[in-house]
Amino acid sequence: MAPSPPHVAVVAFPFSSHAAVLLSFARALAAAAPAGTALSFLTTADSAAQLRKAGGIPGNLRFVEVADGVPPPSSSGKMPMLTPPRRMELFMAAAEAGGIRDGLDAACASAGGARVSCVVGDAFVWMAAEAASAAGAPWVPIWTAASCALLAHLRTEALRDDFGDQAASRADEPLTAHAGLGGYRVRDLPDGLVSGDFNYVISLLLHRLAQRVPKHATAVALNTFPGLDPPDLAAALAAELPNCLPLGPYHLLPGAESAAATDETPSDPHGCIAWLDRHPARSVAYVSFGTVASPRPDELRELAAGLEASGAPFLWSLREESWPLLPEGFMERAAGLVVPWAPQVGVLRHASVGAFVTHAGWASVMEGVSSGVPMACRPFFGDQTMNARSVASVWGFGTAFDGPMTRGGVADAVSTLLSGEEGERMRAKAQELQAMVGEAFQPDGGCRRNFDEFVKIVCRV
Ligand code: U2F
Repeated sequence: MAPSPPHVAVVAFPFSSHAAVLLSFARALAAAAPAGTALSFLTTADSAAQLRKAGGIPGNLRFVEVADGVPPPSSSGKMPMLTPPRRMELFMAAAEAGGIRDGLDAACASAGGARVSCVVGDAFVWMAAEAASAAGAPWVPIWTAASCALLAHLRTEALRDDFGDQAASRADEPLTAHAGLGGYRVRDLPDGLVSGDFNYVISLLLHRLAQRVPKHATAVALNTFPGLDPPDLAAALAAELPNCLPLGPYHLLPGAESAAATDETPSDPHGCIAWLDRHPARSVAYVSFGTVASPRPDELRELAAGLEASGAPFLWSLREESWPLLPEGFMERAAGLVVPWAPQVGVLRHASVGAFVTHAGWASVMEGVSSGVPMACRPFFGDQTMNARSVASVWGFGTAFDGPMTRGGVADAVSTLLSGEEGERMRAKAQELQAMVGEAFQPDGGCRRNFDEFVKIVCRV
């Protein structure tokens, strides 16, 4: 009897940009998988609704809802008010209490009883390892952030033993005693690793995943390309995870980008690309801090004043609730366009964009690198401090603010990147890396070969 076709469950972490990244990865998988492969995309009802709204859902992918852990509305019908971290806690608790296992059962039922042959998913949802093993399927996690952050999390115990309660007094010390991490300082480590709240939901989640990935993962997808990470870091990571496959930036995988723009969900509803078309090459600074980070009101005003002072045209993706915080008359005076959302990948590819002011979220860094745009990083939390250090010091294609942005600091950073000599050097470095990305995604390039290998592992029945 011929073996049944693969049934791959893709488990998303339904917060910030994580689920959208996983869906774009799943699109690439759907395009590359053998005919007949079924894909079940496990996420919460809210996250599925958002992803559906954006469109670009492959025909062979079906959504399967998993519990969000949110308590039902009270008898008066009032929904509980929950902060994002609390929502994450509830989701993680529900996932650990059987939410992912139930999701795999539901996936099997909705695929006409076809058993799940492999569980792929955001590494953040570490309980998928146990659920996969109970279903007799391999677990193949996808790491969405940088390799340096993954290596640091894998070394949590050694780093905590080394720094104990001295992280603050040794903040500037380089991590030279920790193979592969010598380019970073104690202060660059993600919050909750050697300092901060070890019990914060994200700190706990990262600690737990770091304990499971080396033991349970059949392979691990890395959001990097061969040659980006310094050799000692790549070697240290490969020693911890011999089965890791660098195949990012994920948005460049064939089939990953959505071609789903419709009248209902246009890809550029605020006319960013048309606005950029009216500007000369490399003249515009693009500003965005991703899906979670938000400067405090006073810092936001400093940033606005700095952009104005730089005299450069700018495109600023800023959530609408922050618009009232902008200085009086800013929108009318400024040589910029402020929008609630920009098609960032297309914006960074546009010839008129010459600088990127970013929070250094990993997807943003990779999107900037693959477009050869130098950046000024203002990290806010988590891995962003390590990413900013990588940009400014390990690779040298940008600058990093050492704390909150000031008017002068922003004006200097933007002018340096757009027209300074140092900016030229940074752009050259960014373009060198951009060329490496191009190579890696050639049909016989490293990322394409690693992705072929990934598909083979995942679609084995
Ligand atoms: C978390 O990251 P964020 O979601 O805050 O930031 P990114 O990883 O940079 O991802 C933002 C994505 O949203 C897109 C942009 C990126 O793909 O292109 N985007 C857009 O299309 N238009 C806009 O106007 C604004 C954003 C976390 F906060 C980070 O610390 C982690 O590094 C990251 C990955 O784990 O997840």
